[in-house]
Amino acid sequence: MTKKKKIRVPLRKNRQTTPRQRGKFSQQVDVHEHSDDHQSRERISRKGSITRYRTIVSSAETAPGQQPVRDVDTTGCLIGRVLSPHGGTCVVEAEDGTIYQCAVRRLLKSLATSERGSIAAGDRVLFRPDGIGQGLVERVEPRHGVLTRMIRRQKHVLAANVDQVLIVASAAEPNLKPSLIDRYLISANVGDIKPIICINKADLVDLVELQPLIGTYAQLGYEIVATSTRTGLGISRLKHLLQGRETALAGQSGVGKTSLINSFEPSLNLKTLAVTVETGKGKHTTTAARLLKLSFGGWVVDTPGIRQMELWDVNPVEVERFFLEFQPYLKDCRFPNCSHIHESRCGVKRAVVRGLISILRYDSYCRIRTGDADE
Ligand SMILES: Nc1nc2c(ncn2[C@@H]2O[C@H](COP(=O)(O)OP(=O)(O)OP(=O)(O)O)[C@@H](O)[C@H]2O)c(=O)[nH]1
Ligand SMILES: [Mg+2]
Ligand SMILES: [Zn+2]
Repeated sequence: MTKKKKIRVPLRKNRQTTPRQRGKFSQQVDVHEHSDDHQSRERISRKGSITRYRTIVSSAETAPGQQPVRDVDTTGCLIGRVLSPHGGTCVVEAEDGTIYQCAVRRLLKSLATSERGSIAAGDRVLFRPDGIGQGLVERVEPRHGVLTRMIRRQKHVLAANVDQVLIVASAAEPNLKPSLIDRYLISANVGDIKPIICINKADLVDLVELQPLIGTYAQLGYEIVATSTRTGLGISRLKHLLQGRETALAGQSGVGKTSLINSFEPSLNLKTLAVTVETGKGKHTTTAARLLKLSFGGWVVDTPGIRQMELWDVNPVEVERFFLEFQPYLKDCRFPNCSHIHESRCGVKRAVVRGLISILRYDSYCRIRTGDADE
């Protein structure tokens, strides 16, 4: 017998904003995603927005931070994997490979800590088929390996149940931003996912230029690979790293995430677009996260590119903890609360001067610590 527990969950009103408010909101968005996005940007627990509660039965003790698992009658239900969530619905692949267009129980949305997080690409769900090719998601199974990001102070789950994240940057167009790589490394660390770094568009620069950066990360023990979807450089190594794994691809718009997937899975023929010539910025071509099966084994989640990366769950004073190479020198700082930025007699800064810590990483640290945006 599994342990059962009654939980009270708030049910939200169907509509929290007026169309007018939503229109206003959509003008401020900095990340282009599908059209329900501006709605979901709204705060979840706005005062007065909760109208009633409902008691649900959870099948087991719920781990802190996890959403409770509903105890549902599983008769007639199927197990499936969410390929792409879209607003209140999602495309689910059942274990036998059949595709279902599923609605999601409103109760599940209420259960989630954020509306955005109610269903994500990669989620394992229990759903009830009702009609040909259609169904209703009854339950979302507990997640492991979650890739999240913050948009306007709201946490979005981009991919669930992944083993690793491929952090994609480009050597040029858009310009290489090491601090963005470091922000992703921190979020992979927080989300307990193995990071792999990919520097794409290597054809646009002299490989020698990339060596210091590649060397820095390799020395820190990270897997890093230079690729080009134009020349094929690094693609077979990348394929090998992804084979049999579940990997979310993350990175700025225009770095070539979708192109990389196309390069080892041409049959998918996913849409890509050239970056804007004047700015070198991507056009936000991929608009929603999508779970895709690889013919050589494994899964990938293609995600929409971001313009800015905010960190969450990380206090500025904690940032140093994620820079492993700083650790031996912290004891040499004069002040115990040294920020390693403006203080004198700082062990970290001394190590940078002596070439024991890479200037590239130190610069990244300063940007992240001071909250500098990486536009
Ligand atoms: N020179 C060069 N261009 C590339 C390479 N890989 C991709 N591109 C180009 O970069 C542009 C953007 O590629 P996408 O694959 O759409 O980029 P993305 O990261 O998926 O962008 P979003 O979906 O907007 O997040 C396209 O014009 C690609 O042809 C590469 O290795 N070298
Ligand atoms: Mg894309
Ligand atoms: Zn210091």
